[in-house]
Amino acid sequence: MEARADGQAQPERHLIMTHDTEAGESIDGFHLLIDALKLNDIDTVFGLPGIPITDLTRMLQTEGLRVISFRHEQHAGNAAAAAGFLTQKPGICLTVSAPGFLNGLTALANATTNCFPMILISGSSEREIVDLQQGDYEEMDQLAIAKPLCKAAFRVLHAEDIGVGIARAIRAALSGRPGGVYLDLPAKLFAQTMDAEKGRKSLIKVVDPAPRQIPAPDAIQRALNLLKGAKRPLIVLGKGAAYAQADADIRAFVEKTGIPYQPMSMAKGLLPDTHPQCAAAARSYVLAEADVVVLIGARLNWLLSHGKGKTWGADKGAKQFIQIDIAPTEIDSNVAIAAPVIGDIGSCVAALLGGLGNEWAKPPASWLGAIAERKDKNLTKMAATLALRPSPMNFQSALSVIRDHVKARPDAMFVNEGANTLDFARSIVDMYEPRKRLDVGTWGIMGIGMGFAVAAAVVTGKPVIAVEGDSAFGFSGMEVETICRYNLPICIVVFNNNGVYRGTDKNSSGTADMAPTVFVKNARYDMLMTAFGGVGVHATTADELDKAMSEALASGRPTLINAVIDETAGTESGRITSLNPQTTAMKK
Ligand code: ADP
Ligand code: TZD
Repeated sequence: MEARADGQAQPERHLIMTHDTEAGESIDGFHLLIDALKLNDIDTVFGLPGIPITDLTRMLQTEGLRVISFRHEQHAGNAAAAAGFLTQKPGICLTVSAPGFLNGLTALANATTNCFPMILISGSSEREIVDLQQGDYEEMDQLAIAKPLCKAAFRVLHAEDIGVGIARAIRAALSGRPGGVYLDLPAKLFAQTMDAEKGRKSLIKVVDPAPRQIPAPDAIQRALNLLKGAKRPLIVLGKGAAYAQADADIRAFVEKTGIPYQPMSMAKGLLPDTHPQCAAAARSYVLAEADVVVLIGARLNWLLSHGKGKTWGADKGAKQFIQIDIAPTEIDSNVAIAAPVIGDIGSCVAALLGGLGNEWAKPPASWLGAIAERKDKNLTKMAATLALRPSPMNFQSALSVIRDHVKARPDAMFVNEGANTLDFARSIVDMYEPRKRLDVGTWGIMGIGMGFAVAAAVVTGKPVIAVEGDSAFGFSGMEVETICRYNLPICIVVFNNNGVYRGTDKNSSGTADMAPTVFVKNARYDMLMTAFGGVGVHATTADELDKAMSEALASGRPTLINAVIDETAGTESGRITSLNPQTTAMKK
């Protein structure tokens, strides 16, 4: 590394000089942008080329960054979001203007909703033409459109501001509650040149982009006092806790207090799901019965029934919450929070741990015993179901095979989307290590599958198992070409039950069309993979699925297993049927 005049480190490579003039060397916007990214340790960009960023993608590659080029921007954006979640560095997605930008926008909004740090960088048309609405190629006021859908949105008009633009985008994505940031770069910016030395000095290496936020001592004390008096305490771990990478302290806090915990979907594996204190197999019981609940990086949104109602035992007396979160405005968003603890999870959990002292009493044996009893009962019941080998396969029998493979390869990444496929996998497939599970998250969004799988493979270098409903897979299925092109060790298992939720709905109108939820019967998704040189397997039994997964995980070759599932097996909307207006109305 060479030193800069201001003492900051400079990237290894010298700035590319585009011109040698009498006044000295100059540098263009393309290279200022690349150098700004490199200076901030960004080594991978997910995107899709076209005007005005095709050259940028080439130059990024030439300059040593990894460019993962997708078939649709939404999946490049989802990859960037997943990379951000896994690494605590903002994932970068690069798109063309208007339509490319809009394709990336869903991923940006989803990242923001899920608190994943990412930066969507889109080329755009010239301001003069956009602002007068004169009809430029792919004209759109992208900045205005992006603003309400992300944490922050910036535009850079001058080459000398590229350093500031990148620095602001990184800070906005990572600091406080992480989220999505939009950076608008008009085409003209890339070709602008400036004096190379001035350009070099204009770049900023962001120092401490996600500053620790230390919780107030009285907030810690309030939380500990409340916890001390609890008779039936419960910890809920959310994906904020997984993101925070405070794994050792979280585990120590759970184990030292002896409090049972409930992992949210993407927090599974933070402690192994097989941990004796894991209460996942007694979820309904613990949510309803707990008297003090410690939320660590989990919001009381719909996924936790808003912290109220029957799920939370509203009929069983008062429940009190301790909530650890970096966002103060999250507190009281659904129900009163008795003890808010505001700060980053690492600092908050460390402070709580420090305050436990040596004589912390474990929860009453009656509470732990009651949970253990329910867990045993439910796990025994589940084991009996998983042992069955029906023909055709159902969700449980197929997932029992996948469960064993995940157990054998706890370091493998696991991606999951669908309705029944998601709900069953969440409860059947145990996770053993932190940040191994990526799924539909806060929105329950379909289409994250292949983008997340690509990011998981690229970022971690580990094998990836992607378990996909057939409808869910369809949203990003074309990215199997991307997976084959980069030869990624991804094993996709499509749960093919001939439709959305299931394949048996009938069109009652008398017309020839299929019902809206029904797909082509007996489709061969495996052939999509063979079309691009990957391995395709048609699996009709648990043994065939098992064999195909073993081979995929051993070889690391891109593989798609078309797992034939009983088309009558699924429930409409999986476990959230009650959110359908019709179903809800009928119940009333
Ligand atoms: P889940 O869906 O798993 O329940 P949510 O996405 O609802 O989790 O909640 C994650 C929460 O974690 C958000 O409220 C977010 O502000 C918080 N969060 C994310 N990162 C951190 C961090 N490093 N420190 C503290 N809170 C965090
Ligand atoms: N579009 C988007 C972007 N997200 C959604 N969540 C939906 C539509 C609605 N939806 C669900 O909530 S699950 C699902 C859809 C279309 C697919 C369920 O069918 P599947 O899974 O084949 O993927 P199962 O396992 O057969 O239920």
